[in-house]
Amino acid sequence: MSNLLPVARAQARPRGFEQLGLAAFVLLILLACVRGALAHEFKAGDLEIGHPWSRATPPGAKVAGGYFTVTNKGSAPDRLLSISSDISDTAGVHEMGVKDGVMTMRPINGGLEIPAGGKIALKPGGFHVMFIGLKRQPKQGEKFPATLTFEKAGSVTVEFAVEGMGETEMDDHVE
Ligand SMILES: [Cu+2]
Repeated sequence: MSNLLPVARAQARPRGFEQLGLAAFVLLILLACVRGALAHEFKAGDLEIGHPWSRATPPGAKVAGGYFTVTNKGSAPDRLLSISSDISDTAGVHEMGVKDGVMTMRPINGGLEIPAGGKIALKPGGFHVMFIGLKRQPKQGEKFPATLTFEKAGSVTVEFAVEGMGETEMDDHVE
């Protein structure tokens, strides 16, 4: 009769436990929906571009930042050489740093390396894309396309999701 034991045990489980299980299940489904809505990802060869996003700009602004992650699943390094978009006259990859106590930005010369098997993040306060000479203001909630060109993986068109003006960082969980 020992094979009946697990059944008896299951039945003895307090009812509250099952309700908790159901609540957790529903929560998981809800979270999955939110992730599906927010996360977006693009592929170019061995590279995965995660959640490109930008920020809404105030009227008259001439520049906007662009942020995303690049994961290199390949065994050779690659380089982000250039970026272009209809939203601005030009675009480039910048590095943010502090020089003589002043926050500065400077263009990356020769492209931004993405190490083999590595991941780099373009984010506020670090490497970022600068859309220069905005033709219009990006609006919160919209997406605009831009084309990233890599040395080996080639060109890929991605969509930048526009967040609110005060947004400083996307929640890591959406990746
Ligand atoms: Cu910049």
